[in-house]
Amino acid sequence: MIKGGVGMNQVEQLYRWIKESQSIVFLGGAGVSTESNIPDFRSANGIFYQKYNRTFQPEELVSHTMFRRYPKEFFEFYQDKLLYPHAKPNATHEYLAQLEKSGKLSGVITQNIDTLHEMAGSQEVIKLHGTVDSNTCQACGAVYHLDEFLQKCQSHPIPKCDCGGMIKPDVVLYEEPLYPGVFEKAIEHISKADLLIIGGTSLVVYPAASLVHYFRGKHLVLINLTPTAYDYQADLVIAEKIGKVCQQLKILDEQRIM
Ligand code: CNA
Repeated sequence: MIKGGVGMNQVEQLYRWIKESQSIVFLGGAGVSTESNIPDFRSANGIFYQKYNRTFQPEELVSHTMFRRYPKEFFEFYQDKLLYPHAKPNATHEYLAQLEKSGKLSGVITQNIDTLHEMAGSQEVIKLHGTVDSNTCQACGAVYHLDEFLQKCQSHPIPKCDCGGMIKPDVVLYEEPLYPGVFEKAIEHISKADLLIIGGTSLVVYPAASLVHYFRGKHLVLINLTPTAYDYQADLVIAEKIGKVCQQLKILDEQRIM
């Protein structure tokens, strides 16, 4: 038993289930990256509650309609609030990458568009809402990586391809469907898992939140600072910062080795 940790009895319970499990899946959201200083949408200081623009609300600015009708405002918001090219992985990203390496975790399913899981070394990352790392010309299909996209943004407020077409980030905006096959892959992972850990997500965005219904395994664990509509289905709810929980799990691992 570690003294002074956050909710250690709960973390110890989770630790025991991790040790017993053969196929763990992690389903996460923006709360996984807040400890890397990327704001989420729905926390009190999240992007949706920040005063942004008198004409458009942040919710509207991440929609397909906005991208089509008001691209200048869309790209201004996107660059200002959704791109964090200097962010670094935190304890959660690192712990999950390690868990995959140890053979316990079959994959990370994320709603995040940042690339911090990949940067931490995770291999199987199912990105439900796409990635900021890739951007496609709507006219010719040319693909631009983030650094090239940022260069294009510097020369024009609406990034343009060499062919003159508009470049769209490969992220799923509100009103848009998910990329083909991604949801099916997530279901495949979750339906085979014996432990599902969900963290840092308000579970209000669909279809991502509906993935919970495909879990048939032994234990469902929710780690989120605020309550979610799925808390009642969970075997364990930990209302703590997920990075702190992962640090405690790492300490428990190290103590066991020594
Ligand atoms: P959300 O609706 O903003 O919910 C985040 C949840 O995480 C909230 O319930 C918070 O209480 C909780 N939370 C915040 N910090 C922590 C923490 N350190 N530990 C534990 N819990 C925490 O975000 P969702 O992911 O649920 O919503 C889906 C949207 C948000 C997706 O479409 C994402 O693309 C989008 N988003 C992504 C990023 C990113 O890529 N990092 C950033 C902001 C928004």
